[in-house]
Amino acid sequence: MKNSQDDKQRDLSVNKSDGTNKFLTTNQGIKINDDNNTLKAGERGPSLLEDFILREKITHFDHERIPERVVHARGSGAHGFFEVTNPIPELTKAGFLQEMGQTTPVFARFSTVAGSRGSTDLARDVRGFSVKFYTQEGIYDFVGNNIPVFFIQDASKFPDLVHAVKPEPHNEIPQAASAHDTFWDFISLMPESMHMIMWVMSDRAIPRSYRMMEGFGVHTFRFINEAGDSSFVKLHWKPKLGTHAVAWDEAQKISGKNPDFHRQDLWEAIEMGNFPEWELGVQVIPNEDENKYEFDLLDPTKIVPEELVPVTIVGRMVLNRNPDNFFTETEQIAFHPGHVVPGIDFSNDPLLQGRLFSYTDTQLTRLGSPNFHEIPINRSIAPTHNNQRDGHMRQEINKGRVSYHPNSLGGGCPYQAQISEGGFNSFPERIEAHKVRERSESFSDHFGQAKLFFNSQTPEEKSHIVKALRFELGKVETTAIRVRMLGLLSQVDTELAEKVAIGLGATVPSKLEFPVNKGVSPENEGGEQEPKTVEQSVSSSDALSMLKNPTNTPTIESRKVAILCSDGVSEAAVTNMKNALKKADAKGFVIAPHLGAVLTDSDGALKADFSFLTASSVLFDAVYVPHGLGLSVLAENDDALEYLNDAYKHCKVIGADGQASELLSETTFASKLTNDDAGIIVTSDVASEAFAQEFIDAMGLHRFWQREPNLYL
Ligand code: HDE
Repeated sequence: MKNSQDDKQRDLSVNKSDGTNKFLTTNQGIKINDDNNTLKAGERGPSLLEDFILREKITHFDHERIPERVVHARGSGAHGFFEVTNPIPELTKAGFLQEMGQTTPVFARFSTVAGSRGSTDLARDVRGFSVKFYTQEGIYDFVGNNIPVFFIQDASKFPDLVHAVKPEPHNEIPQAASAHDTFWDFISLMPESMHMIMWVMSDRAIPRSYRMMEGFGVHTFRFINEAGDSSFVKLHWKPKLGTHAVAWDEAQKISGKNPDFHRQDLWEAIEMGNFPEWELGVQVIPNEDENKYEFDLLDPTKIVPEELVPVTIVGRMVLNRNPDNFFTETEQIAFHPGHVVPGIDFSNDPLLQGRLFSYTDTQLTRLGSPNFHEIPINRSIAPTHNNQRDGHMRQEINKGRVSYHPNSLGGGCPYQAQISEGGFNSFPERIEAHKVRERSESFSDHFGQAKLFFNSQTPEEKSHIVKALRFELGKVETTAIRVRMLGLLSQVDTELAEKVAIGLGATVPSKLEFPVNKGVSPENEGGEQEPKTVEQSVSSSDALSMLKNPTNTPTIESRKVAILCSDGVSEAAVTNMKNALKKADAKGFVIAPHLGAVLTDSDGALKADFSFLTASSVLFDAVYVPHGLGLSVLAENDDALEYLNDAYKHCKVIGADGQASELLSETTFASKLTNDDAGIIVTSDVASEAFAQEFIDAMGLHRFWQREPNLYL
């Protein structure tokens, strides 16, 4: 049974509607003659109740909104396919991973967690990373994040975590931000969150693009092969464009200039044929190695370092089609970590186990019915037959008198599948235990991997973490919460805590104060379990650093460059840069004092893509000042000057050629410039190919963070 990439599109086509060259009708199919006026008693009289056209239109409008997702409300998605590049039948019998080149249609959705549906894309937050695989054996959902660990170890704390991070309940402030008292109050009392806190205070939480972030399954799952043997697995998505971030000041400015920045980036990349791509990798831990490590595989606040278990690539995902309709596809899609196919199973991770309940339950409120699986985007392309019946908005018309099993009147149908016929079976793990409401002693290391993460960062990345913590805790009003956090940070790294403390004008406390979880070790039963720091067998891991990440290769594919222009600009210089960028699959945009035509030095005209006012430096990856840009433009136009000042502040590449190089003296950073400033590419030549190439090579390095004052040098 081979999937085709197009299977899901074929399936969706029966629900698609297009009004081109069609009459306007009511929902009952009655052709409408006047859609602009209500039926009235006289032209100036009251409207009539019998106006079914008005009533239907207004009623439908009144009920257009559905509840947003309780978390991950803000998101964007796209269609695509998954292709096997390295079949793994020895690990799993999952049908979609069996053959080289096999493809499966997918729909992926990326999201922030805390903000509501209309909030900014650039919030400091974890990003959701969900992929629905429409396989021949039914739906498989990967429902992960762009960070490989989580804040809490047990599902029972999730409502508390979310209540703490969401806007505060008395005044609904702040939107899409963790920088407030209730979040840090909770975190400061939850030492188990410290590893995750290191990640969300790092630049992972402000990605440059959805297309430039990794995805992680977070929990340990199980693969089961045809023979019934099981292995533990961790799943990873590695982006082809590398893992990149923006600067925090930039993120905040983007939030104002274009809160749809990530949504638009994903949409435009796909429209332009720059299809986002990720590789799917697995870390495989043999069943017998379950207890081999200093961390518990069931603890979702831990990673398995790639130095201990390497990631094996098994396939790739390409997103190549935007949805036709945001609501019916991106909004109505319903993911569930419990949607698995034969060959994939769960571990006993207590966070995962709680999720297995939540995701169907939440759809009952959000989508309004247990029939949400019938919504086209959620519909399996594998046939579904069972004895479930009725409920709101049921679409399927089940024939016959039998809706129970076992039956004889229906000939026993639909019948159960043998395992050999593809029937799902759970891994028959042997469990012999007391029923307890306890936390395993093996979950008590709360700082070991937080240290590992911090130690794996470059000095620039460490500096960003300090600044993020100074910002977040600086927004906290309650002094005791800030101090409690400094205490926890000192368990990760004393220098880190001290540097954050300077920003807060506070002192790191010598003693920790927080409630502790109950342990279950025999000597500890019912007693209290102290959070620990367990020495890690790996002390530093390049895969945890975005700057050292071994999978990042320099590319500027799909990156955007602002080309600052005014009348008299050198046409040769602009054309030279635009062509060079195009060759590298990137794009240059003409930004000018006004829209319309920009007159060039060779009596030609360039079309302005944006005015200085309608775009902004923070929306581009680099800024180029071509020969011929008038000095008066920068001197008289703060908006134009801001392109350069912000680009410098956000450590982006700045290029200037010919006379334009002199314009840099107008900027606020002029006094800091030296002759060999990395990322500042200047030449007296005009329209030089070598200059354009140097500019492109520098862009491939993404950012020049060394420009910032570094707290760790
Ligand atoms: Fe979720 N989560 N979650 N979560 N989650 C939801 O389901 C929940 C957790 C994740 O694009 C909700 O349909 C509980 C971890 C993503 O539609 C809800 C717990 C991870 C998405 C829910 C967790 C995730 C959700 C809200 C702790 C990373 C968006 C709407 C026990 C591995 C999916 C919905 C999309 C969405 C519950 C923890 C990822 C309420 C109870 C850990 C990517 O069911």
